[in-house]
Amino acid sequence: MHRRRFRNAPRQPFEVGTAVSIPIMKRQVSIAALLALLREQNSFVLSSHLRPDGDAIGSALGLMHLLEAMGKRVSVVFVDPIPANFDFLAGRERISRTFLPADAAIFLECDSIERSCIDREEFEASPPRMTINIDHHRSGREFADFNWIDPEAAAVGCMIYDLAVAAGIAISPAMADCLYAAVLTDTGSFNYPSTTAATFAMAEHLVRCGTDPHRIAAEVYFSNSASKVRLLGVALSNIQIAGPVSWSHITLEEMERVGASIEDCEGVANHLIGIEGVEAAVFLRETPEQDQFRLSLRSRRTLDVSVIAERFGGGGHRTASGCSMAGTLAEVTSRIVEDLRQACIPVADTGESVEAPTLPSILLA
Ligand SMILES: [Mn+2]
Repeated sequence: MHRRRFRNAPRQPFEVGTAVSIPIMKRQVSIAALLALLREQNSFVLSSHLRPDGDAIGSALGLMHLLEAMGKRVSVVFVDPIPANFDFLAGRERISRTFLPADAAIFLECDSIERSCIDREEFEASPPRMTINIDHHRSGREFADFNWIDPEAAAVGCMIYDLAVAAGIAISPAMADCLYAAVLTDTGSFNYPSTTAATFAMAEHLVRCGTDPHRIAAEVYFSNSASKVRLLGVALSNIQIAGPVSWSHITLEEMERVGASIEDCEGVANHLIGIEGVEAAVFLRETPEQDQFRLSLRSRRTLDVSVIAERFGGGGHRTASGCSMAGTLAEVTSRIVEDLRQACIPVADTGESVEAPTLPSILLA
């Protein structure tokens, strides 16, 4: 069955040339081993997850610039639209929606080939000789022939930076912009717990390589469409709070009313966790499929929402995860708020302030 190859079924290990000493069965590779692998291939196709964010786009374009500096042929495939606030990144115009044949396919911050939404037939018509997975999600899986998963990395963009340094490639201003945009967005502007001295050291180096933090911030954060800001207004007016849990939603009708797109919903969840005393938050977006919602979960450091997202077939990071859920708005809200409330109880026991909320009766009906 073709399908099995896309699932996690192990493929025949790729035969690596004897000149390079890479253990054939090793599925997690080191930077040095990965570099050796990259040097052996001539062409690459890069992709990331659907509904791409700053790290997906920045790390893919950053890696494109790096591989090109190494003399390789590179194409980048994103099936979903690229949010307009990343249009300024050099190489953005090179992004294709169709899969192009190459020696190696590299998936960045993406937990499966399926999640890249690359067309199965296009992929199988000219399969790459190897697949490589570069990820930093706690829920990252070793689905590829070669996997480099580092949950400690603040962004996949940071891993590409490490790769560039290890390769001894000079970081061009274009590459610096892409990697800076990746780390800026994935650390919540250097605010998330993943931010360390190394993150700032890398940012400092990228600025010395030619990126302009003010320009990047102006493009990424201060170039919102009016519809995105209006949508945020609606979402903020829908906020409910019970003890340490806050939640909000957007219906299709509300999205239509303000002329918002799915991409306009990006980042709304971050506002819900920015409320004093709130330990966990969820933003629910109605999808075009009937009774289906997309959930964005957020937490403070004390609570791991990736565990809850995984329960519903999703995943992500400790403080930012996502999943989909079926049911009416009331049903889905009730289920996820209850789960978050339960997850907050240990926090309440060890922390000083929070207590389990009483759910609004409408949700319990
Ligand atoms: Mn990321």
